[in-house]
Amino acid sequence: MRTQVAIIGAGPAGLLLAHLLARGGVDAVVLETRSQEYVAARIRAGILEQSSVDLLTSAGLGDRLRAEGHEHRGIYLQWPGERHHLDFLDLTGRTVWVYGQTEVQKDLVAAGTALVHYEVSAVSLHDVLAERPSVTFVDADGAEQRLEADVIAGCDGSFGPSRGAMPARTFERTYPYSWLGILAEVAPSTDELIYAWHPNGFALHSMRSPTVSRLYLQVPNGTDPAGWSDDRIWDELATRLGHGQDGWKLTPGPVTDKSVLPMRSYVQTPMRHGRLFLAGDAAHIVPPTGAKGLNLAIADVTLLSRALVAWLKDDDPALADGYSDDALRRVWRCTHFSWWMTTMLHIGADPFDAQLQLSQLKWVTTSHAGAQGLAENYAGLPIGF
Ligand code: RFL
Ligand code: PHB
Repeated sequence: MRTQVAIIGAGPAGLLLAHLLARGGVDAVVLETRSQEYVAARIRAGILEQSSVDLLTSAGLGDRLRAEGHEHRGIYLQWPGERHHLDFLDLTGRTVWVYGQTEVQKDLVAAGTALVHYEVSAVSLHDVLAERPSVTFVDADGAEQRLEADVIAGCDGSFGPSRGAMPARTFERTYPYSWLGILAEVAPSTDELIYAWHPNGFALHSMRSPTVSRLYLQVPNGTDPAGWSDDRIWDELATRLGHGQDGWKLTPGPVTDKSVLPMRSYVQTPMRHGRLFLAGDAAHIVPPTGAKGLNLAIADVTLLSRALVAWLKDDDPALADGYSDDALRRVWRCTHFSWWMTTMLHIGADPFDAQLQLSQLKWVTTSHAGAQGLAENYAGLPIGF
């Protein structure tokens, strides 16, 4: 088999890259170890920043997003006794949208622009420094295949083989806590997301639709979700989110999904080695507190698709040569923002830290400069920043 761009991984990075390349007149083939149904059902991110919405819209993927997604002006930040609204639209002229990663994934599949081989195995990269790199794999019928390409795009997440094919430097941070996340069949108890600091630990009230809520609790690393009954989760969420505070109520409902998510960060640099380019979680992971993971993947492949179209169609390698530096500028900005939100809101062992966090929260919610800094990062800088 031969194509121009061999894409490894059919998550949002891989499928969106294939879609953008097809629109630019460049052929791609996507290889994915999982089934289409499995990839479509994974519950992950839920917030799209303004530039992601604009990009998806300009790529012809915005119709359902704009009809069924929900635009939010901002978020609430709170600690016991106080809740403050940060209005991103007033502060920056930009907004965010609630639209699940599952929905973005469905829209990409429905667009039908990507040629995807699902349920492949033994994916291996070859000759990434040569003119003609290739990927070998075993297809869903058990046949050994070789896919030759001009370029390989590693969009295979943090556990895929692409990272290992790069002699890159990795910067890492593991956080000493995890999130217990639930999906619940109940109308959200809030109009916009609530990020709550509490002595028991951080809590987040998010949502997917007018009838589906998504909520998180900070828990110790190694927590077994089986140790958390639905009642215990709702009780703890009520405490941390301030049920009863100024008449606000948290309405519990049936829990349809429960999982524990470790919090870590890494950045692999550079994001290019010869004819191998990394994008999305294959190159970087951020803790979810800043809602950046999916948005960074979208920003990466926007830059990468432009670079590959210019190189492979118009024979201009300048954008491809600049890709790693261009992408990493935003990656480090989002890595810092995610670290900052995480360390401001999660409870650690040191009471001194807790006082610093409260001071920081008071500053961010009362100073225009503080609020604007958070808003600018959360609502997202323009792609290419
Ligand atoms: P993905 O979505 O992980 O897709 C990578 C794809 O590569 C496939 N793959 C392979 N394919 C071929 N050959 C191989 N050898 C392969 N190995 C792996 C995988 O099956 C998969 O389909 O990465 P991508 O496209 O870069 O997209 C990034 C986003 O998915 C990610 O940043 C966010 O979802 C992060 N994230 C969350 N972000 C939030 O803002 N809020 C959340 O609540 C949230 N929850 C999450 C998350 C990430 C998670 N992961 C990656 C562990 C929950 C989880 C569990
Ligand atoms: C989510 O809805 O899953 C979500 C929202 C905001 C975050 C993290 C996760 O910061």
